[in-house]
Order: sequence, then C-alpha cells, then structure tokens
Amino acid sequence: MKKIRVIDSHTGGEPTRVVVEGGPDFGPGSVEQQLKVFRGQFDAWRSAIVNEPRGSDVLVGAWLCKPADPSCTAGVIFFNNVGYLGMCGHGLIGVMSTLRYLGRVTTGNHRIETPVGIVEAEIKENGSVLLQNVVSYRTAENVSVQIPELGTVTGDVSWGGNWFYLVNNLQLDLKLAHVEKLTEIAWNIRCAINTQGYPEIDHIELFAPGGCGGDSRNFVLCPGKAYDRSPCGTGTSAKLACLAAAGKLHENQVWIQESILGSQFRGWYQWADRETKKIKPFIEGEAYVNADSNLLFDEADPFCWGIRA
Ligand code: PYC
Repeated sequence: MKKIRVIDSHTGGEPTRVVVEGGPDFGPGSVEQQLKVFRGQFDAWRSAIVNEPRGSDVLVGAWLCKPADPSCTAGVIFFNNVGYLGMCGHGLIGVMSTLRYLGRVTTGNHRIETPVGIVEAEIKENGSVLLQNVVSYRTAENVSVQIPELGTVTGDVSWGGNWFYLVNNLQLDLKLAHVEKLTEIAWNIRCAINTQGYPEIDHIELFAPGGCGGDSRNFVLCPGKAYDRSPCGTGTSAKLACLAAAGKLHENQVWIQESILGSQFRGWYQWADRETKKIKPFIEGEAYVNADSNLLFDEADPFCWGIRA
C-alpha cells in the first residue's frame, strides 16, 4: 500500500494539509515546471489528498518540493478540490507553522518558491507568520456585470498571487448564516465576469464593514465553490493593491482584513513600482497544527484516488 505523511493545520479557520513525506517526485526544475509535471502526470494524487473520502471541498493541499532557487528554504505547490493555486496566503502561513512543528525550520526569515514567484516568510517568536507576497496589482477598475436579481454589480480585477474580482457596490450581510446565498451570488458573479473577457478570474471577493474591529470583512469564493474561512492571503493582497491604486491606503498603513468567521489578517504594503502602482503586500496571521497523520492508498479501494466530478 502506498503511504504519505501529512500535517494538517488551520489558519483563521481555513485548513491546509501539507504533504511532508512520501509520494512522487516531480523532477528537477523550477516549482513552476514541477507544477506542470504534477498537473500532467500525477493529478490523481491531488484528488486523493484533498477530495472526499480523505478530505473535503474546503481543504487546501500543499506539496513540498525542491526549490530551483538556492536561496529558498523550500518549494511549495498549492492545490484544492478542482485544481492548482498560484499562491495561497493562509496555506503558506500553515506551511511555515508545519515546518516549525517538524523542527525543519526555526524562527526568522525564509524564502519559499511558488509557481508564481518567491514569497518571503518570517516566523516570529510568538508563532505568527509574516509574508511578503508576490508583487500584486490592479488591472481594471469599475468593471460592471449584470446579475439577475442583483442588477449591476461593479468591481475591480486584481492579481494577488491568484486572480480576483473584488466587488465594490454590494451591501450584503456577510455572516455564516447566509453562506449558501452568498455562495450562489458569488458563483453567478464569477460566471458573468468570466464571459466578459476575464476568463482567468477564479476567486470572487465580496466586502462589508468589519464586525470584529477589522477595517473590512470579506467573503471569498474559491475556484471549487468552497468559501475561504480565513480572510484569504492572496485576496487581501489583491485588496491592498486596489486600495493602493485608488489612493485609499498609504504605504505601511495597516489594514485589518476580517473573514466571514471574524478571523483576521494584518496587511500593509510598500510600493514595488509607484508609477505602475504595483505593490509588495505584507500579510501577517497565525496557523495552528491540528493533525499529524498517514494517508494510505489501497488500489483495491474504488475511491482510492478521491471522489471527483
Ligand atoms: O489565503 O490566499 C489564500 C487562499 C486562497 C484560497 C484559499 N485561501
């Protein structure tokens, strides 16, 4: 029977499962190149690790791999119930806390190679993790889509390590009791924006005023229709890029982004290029390790490689 060791954690309520031993090798090359091998030849492993019956739609997987860049401590490929992510903020906070739990890293600064670039991660003495995410930027503002029942929805398109459409004209009550309705609304918005010349957008971000002391509360719908329990690290980076481009947040001014659960990330930015309004986003949060286990793969099991549509 094949076996891999995984460590589970959650960051602001959003789970991450890190593969720390076993499984295939994706060969030499950059993490971006290794992702092509993972996707092309070993996608069954993705499904087996995060999909039912071992996982769930909410779970984000993280595969540790060898970085091509010698300055990096590790490489990582993030994946979910339907595919792969460029970067994952809550996931990287989970990865750093997992590596610390294993004794593979200590507090201080690390560089981690992802398919979309190098992310810097500082593990603090108190266990919190500060990320300097990949350069983020807004590519379009006030893009409108028509949604039956809602009318005109307006938002910005922004890159934060994944592609986001950040809705700015809906006043919705972002609380857990409304998750089903919010999911339906966000999914309809995603379908509409994808047919309006933005096929790459796979994350939809809705906003409301903060309810637990944050500057803002969000609801982020992920590519596989699960909502992010955390404030979404790449979504917060995309939000910081929009705020910076709109002149609504100054360099180094702290922005507290709250999730639908009320969990928080602290964010701020520095200019990467003031002229093109590209930013270096900083995101700080905490993860908690909650399982250390082995996954078993029995070829006689009809659902050995996960249940997928
Ligand atoms: O924290 O960046 C994030 C993220 C992306 C999808 C789920 N979480």
